[in-house]
Amino acid sequence: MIEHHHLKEMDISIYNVAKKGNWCSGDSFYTIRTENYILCAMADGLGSGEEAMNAAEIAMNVIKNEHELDTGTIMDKCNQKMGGTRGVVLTILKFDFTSKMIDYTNVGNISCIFYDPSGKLLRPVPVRGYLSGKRMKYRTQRIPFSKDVVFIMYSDGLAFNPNDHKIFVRSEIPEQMMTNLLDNKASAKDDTTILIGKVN
Ligand SMILES: [Mn+2]
Repeated sequence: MIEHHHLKEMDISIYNVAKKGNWCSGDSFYTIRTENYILCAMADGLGSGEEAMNAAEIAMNVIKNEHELDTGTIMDKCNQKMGGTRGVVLTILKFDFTSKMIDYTNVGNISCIFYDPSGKLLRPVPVRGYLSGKRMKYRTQRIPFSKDVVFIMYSDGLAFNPNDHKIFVRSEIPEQMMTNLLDNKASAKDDTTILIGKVN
């Protein structure tokens, strides 16, 4: 499945496929735009299949209801719902239109890379572990953004290659970046979700 959102402040393309042979993906994502911000979140339920999907969907439902809160608090609320589930890794990005800052909060291996228009890349340092319902500390990194900043967020089903970086500097729109990225990838050995955004 692939979808494109053309929002006033940002263009976003999202790709999601299940691991080969599975009917459902254990990854889940959510994006929302309000007057003041855009929030993008991605979760990967531990393992694959239905139980992984359930855990990831529980996390996304929390975010649907609580996206106005700060990203650290949202992360904590997701964690509180993870008891009795497989658990998830989760990354939340919130682009605030007024402050021009991104709040990045993460636990586990959903990767995120930002490219500024000059081609300089920034990779926030992920926190190890996963949300299991056990008490955790969260760290939020604040990253400034401006027009033409590109970012990619992806689950571990994507084998990102250092040669792929150039796609995000050369291509014009996320739709095209996604096509270029998927062009030279083999079929997924794991659930794969990729979100590419570009600030307008
Ligand atoms: Mn995975």
